[in-house]
Amino acid sequence: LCKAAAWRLDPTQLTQAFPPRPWNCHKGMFGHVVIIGGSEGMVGAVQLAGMAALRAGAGKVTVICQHGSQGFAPELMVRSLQADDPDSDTLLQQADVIAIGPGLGQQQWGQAWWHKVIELDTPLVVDADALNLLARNPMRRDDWILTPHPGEASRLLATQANELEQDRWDTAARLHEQYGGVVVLKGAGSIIYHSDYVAVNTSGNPGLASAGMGDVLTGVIAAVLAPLYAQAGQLRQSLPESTGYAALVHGLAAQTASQTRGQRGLLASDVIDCISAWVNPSQ
Ligand code: NPW
Ligand code: AMP
Ligand code: MG
Repeated sequence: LCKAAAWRLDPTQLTQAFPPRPWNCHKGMFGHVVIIGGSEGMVGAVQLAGMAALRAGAGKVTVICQHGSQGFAPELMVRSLQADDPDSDTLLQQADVIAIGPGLGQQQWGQAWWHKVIELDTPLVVDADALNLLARNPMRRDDWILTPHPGEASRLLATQANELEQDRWDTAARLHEQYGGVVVLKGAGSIIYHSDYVAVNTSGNPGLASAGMGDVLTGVIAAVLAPLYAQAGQLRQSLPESTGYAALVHGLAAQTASQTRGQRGLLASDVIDCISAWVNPSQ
């Protein structure tokens, strides 16, 4: 698939993607997202991803970080755990989707979690330092979403970022070819690439060029995918399609937030505050 066949994401598609919840629903139907990251000095990354997942409609969110559990929103379940802790297996078994990478670091703690989750058959959202670890030991998988920014893409393809930016379609295709799954090549005009679905997302604006915005996207993607896996057998949307809708929501939330805040100085937390409006389009 190529540029000519690309689907252009637009807000009118959200009504169908996010229908009203059934009146007798319960949180189990919307899935349990487990987010792994937040090593020393980067705990904010998983706080952002976790809050974004809740605002995007995840039924439950557990965050695994390296140290401490202070300062997190009360709605989040927070564990500071080593990958070889016996509790970690029980926890991971409860996950419908695992997101790994925001603030994970590339040291022993993060590496151990990475090696553990790639052994599971749970769908994965792979971001940030998990992408850097993947670049060090390449492998392929079909049921993962890879969300590189051009700097991470440059590590995954061992090519300079400015070269990769010359032809972003080709870059996304190469990433998919080499690593499998759904690729989200981030940046202005993110490309969502899979062998049978290619889309471009033009929502968002330069306000997104600040710390933590990608961590928010990871949380939104995981939350949008979670119900698909929590209700196995009732899949209404494919993995790449749902990923596209998540990217669309993320950009639209930034647009809403920047209407009051402006683009310069926009915070990832401001964007999180505007997510829920877009996952409830018919209200
Ligand atoms: P430059 O600067 O232009 O030369 P990194 P990160 C390049 C966590 N965070 N086009 C850029 O190149 C994350 O989750 C924690 C071209 C530079 O070389 C990660 O775990 C936060 N090049 C960790 O920090 C909030 C581009 O890539 C490199 C590019 C590191 O993630 C912040 C920078 O990327 C952060 O999210 C583009 N569009 N974009 C927290 N509050 O805890 C980037 N580059 O080295 O992968 O660093 O993205 O900050
Ligand atoms: P990260 O670099 O991982 O924090 O991710 C940044 C997020 O913000 C990604 O979703 C990008 O697509 C988005 N983003 C960054 N800069 C822009 C921009 N100039 N226009 C639109 N989206 C952007
Ligand atoms: Mg990032």
